[in-house]
Amino acid sequence: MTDPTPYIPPKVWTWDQENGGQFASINRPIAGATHDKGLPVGQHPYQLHSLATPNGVKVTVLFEELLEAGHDAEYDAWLINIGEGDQFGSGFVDINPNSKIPALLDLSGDTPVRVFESASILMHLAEKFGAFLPASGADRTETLNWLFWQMGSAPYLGGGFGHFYAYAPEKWQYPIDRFAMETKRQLDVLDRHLAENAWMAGGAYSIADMAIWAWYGQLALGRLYSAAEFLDVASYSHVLDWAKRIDGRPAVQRGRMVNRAFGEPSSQLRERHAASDFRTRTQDKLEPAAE
Ligand SMILES: N[C@@H](CCC(=O)N[C@@H](CS)C(=O)NCC(=O)O)C(=O)O
Repeated sequence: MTDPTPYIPPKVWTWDQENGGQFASINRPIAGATHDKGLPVGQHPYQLHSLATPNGVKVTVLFEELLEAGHDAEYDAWLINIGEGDQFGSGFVDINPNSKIPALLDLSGDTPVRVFESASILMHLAEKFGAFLPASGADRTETLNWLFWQMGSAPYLGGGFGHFYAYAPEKWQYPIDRFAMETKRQLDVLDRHLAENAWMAGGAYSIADMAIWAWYGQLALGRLYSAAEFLDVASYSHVLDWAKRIDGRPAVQRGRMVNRAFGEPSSQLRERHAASDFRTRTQDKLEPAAE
């Protein structure tokens, strides 16, 4: 169907602050901080500032997997509420000039190192601990192939399909068709690969699985955009089997809870500073429902 009032772009685009989309209040065409706000610093070498969106979950899953495997990867995870504009605070912009979660401050060496972009954080930690990324050779390259596939592909799923299917002020067929088609093509890429391989790369669970699972695994499990039926995710059976296998890992279950500020209160560990927080500091324990 054609839009009854077709949009004719003006000569020069201007910022319409009232465009009505779900994220209209936080999206802006200007980079940089909007307000002065330092970041808190905890006692561990790794300071993560994030939220449990798929991009955030990749990193908390890796931290929990490293701890589960016995590495000394203790971390403080602080909540960045992107709906309230925390990503535009001066302290956050200092560690990520792109104002997007996740961002990490690594205090484990002589000088603090800032790390932004989720794949950069995954690589940084995997290399530091020598885990979940082969050190060299063809398996390393294949792991990075799939890690960067995820980084290049997910904006079509999230910023494209998810935005127009779930968040735009109205449903428009053209963008939904375009991005549903691309998302299904991507699911088919994964399904064909996982029909022949247990894991994304190198015959072992890696940061490529973590990154892809956070988006496409959770999509297959029906957790993103209420779109499981619309995209017929059940038909990608190899993706679904792989997604369930990863979902069953204790570290993944913990990683999903960290910096989560939505959903069941018992699933929300808004800040994480110690392994015991999963037992004692979930939102149902901090704010028991009024009787
Ligand atoms: N390529 C970035 C994308 C990060 C990203 O898009 N983060 C979103 C949440 S999933 C965000 O912080 N959005 C806040 C905003 O756009 O203002 C990465 O992988 O780290």
